Amino acid sequence: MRRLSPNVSCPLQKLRDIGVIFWKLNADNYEHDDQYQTIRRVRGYSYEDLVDIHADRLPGYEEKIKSFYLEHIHDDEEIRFVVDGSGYFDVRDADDRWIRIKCLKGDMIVLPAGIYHRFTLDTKNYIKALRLFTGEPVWVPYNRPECDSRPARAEYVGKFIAA
Ligand code: KMT
Ligand code: NI
Repeated sequence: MRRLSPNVSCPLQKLRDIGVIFWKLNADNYEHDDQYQTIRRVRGYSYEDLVDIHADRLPGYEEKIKSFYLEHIHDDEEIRFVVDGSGYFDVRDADDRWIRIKCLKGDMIVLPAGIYHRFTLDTKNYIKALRLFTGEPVWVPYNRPECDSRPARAEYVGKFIAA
């Protein structure tokens, strides 16, 4: 089920160029962490919940894991702050190649609306992450290639891919 991808080292600037934002934060006591609270405020993240992705605790674990790993987009940002465990976010670069981003405790990542991506656990098979959102959360994935007709995809391409 878990697959290996070429593990290419990627400069942070390359992620920035395709709209991915990344911070290293303190995951212990994050409720009282100034940096975390500032990011929430400045970026307008009003909603927050916690997902615990583990076979024994997440209802529908197998199905969810499978759908996370299908290449998809969202109409909104995907914002995750890892507070325990670890996993991989894969994003497509401007040449449609995968970039694999290992996320560990303390890593906070923002995937822009419309970016092709997928998620998988590593061999520890466990991650716990905060999910943030602006307003009422919508988690709908649109899989590739059907997602290509969505306005969010065109907007993303216009902003980050088309020169
Ligand atoms: C998603 O939408 O892909 C996820 O929630 C993945 C798990 S969060 C680390
Ligand atoms: Ni997603």
